[in-house]
Amino acid sequence: MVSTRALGQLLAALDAAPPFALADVLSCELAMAVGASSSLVLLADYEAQTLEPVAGASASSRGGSQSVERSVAGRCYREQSVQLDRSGRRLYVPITMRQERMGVLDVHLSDEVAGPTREYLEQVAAVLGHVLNGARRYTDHFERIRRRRQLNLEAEIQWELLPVLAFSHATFSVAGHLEPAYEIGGDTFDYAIEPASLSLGISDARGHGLRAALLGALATTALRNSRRRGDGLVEQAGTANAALLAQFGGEDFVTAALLLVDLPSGATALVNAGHLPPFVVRDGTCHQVQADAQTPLGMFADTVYQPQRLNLVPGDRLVLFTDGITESMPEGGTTFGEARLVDLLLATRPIPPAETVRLVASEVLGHRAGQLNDDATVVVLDWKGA
Ligand SMILES: [Mn+2]
Repeated sequence: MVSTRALGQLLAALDAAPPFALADVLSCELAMAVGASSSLVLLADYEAQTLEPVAGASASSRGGSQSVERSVAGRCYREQSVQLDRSGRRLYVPITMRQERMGVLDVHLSDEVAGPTREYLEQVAAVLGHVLNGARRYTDHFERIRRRRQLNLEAEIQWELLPVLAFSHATFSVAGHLEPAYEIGGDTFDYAIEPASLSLGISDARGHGLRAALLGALATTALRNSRRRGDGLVEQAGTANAALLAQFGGEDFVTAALLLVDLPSGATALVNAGHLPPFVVRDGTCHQVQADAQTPLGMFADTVYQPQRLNLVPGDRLVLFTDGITESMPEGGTTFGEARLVDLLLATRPIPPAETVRLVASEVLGHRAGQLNDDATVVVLDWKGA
């Protein structure tokens, strides 16, 4: 029996379960609701390269980690579409909170999948996305499962600072990706949505290691603190500049591109504190925004940041990135470079932001044979318009 009542019961059961029992509770509920013989929750790892199983106490050892590139579950994750295997009895459903791709629900049914069952399982996956996201605040359980290896301290700091990695709204869709996911230290991005505006920023702290991660953390937190006070973009940059200068004495700095998009009109203000200007993909072309770079955050007390204007038109894709993308270089080789990035951005234009940022990061990693010499971050904003 499939009904909204069953979904309400599921939510209540998941809500009451300790995190460690979530997989078992889900299996029981799905057995009762749709006659599932077994079910498995798979969570994307930090690099979004594999899907890692959430083991239940009673779960069999069926299935281990699955490749995002080369498995049916991975295809479900990449394409964000329900996949059915040849038997017609095994279903893979994306677990996604709004646009943030968290993993895949893998369900075995005793009968061939019928329409209402499929719809119900899609609703279950939507509920699971919110439950798992909420769980981040009270347990390490699911974060541990997502780690194929240890995060270093710098990466722990950076990941704690990040917003949800992808978000979609009537007027825009945004997603970001950081590499090397397990050792990132210094790069970050942030965004926040208000009724009439979207704040979006990317930053790159000078240097590497813990000092860079602390610089990045202070910059991001100072920007947020100012933004949450209701300050505009220029004041936010000024606040972060002052906070960094007070703590690091001007010896180290953070480059940042900070944007404020007016949601009704697409009119955008950009403060460019020594960062690489974004690219805009428009009508089959890709060009870099002409934005004068001011001094990075944290260098001089008397810097007054000036906003520059840029206009987004519906259909535009805005791409923010750090120099770790374009300057990534294998030993004895050439840099990834802007030309290659432009080609890649044109080729991936039809692909949604969350998958595009993963593909760009994969290409850069591939170019560097898996070993980055600097953090590499990319953020994609699709502007749909009011
Ligand atoms: Mn860098």
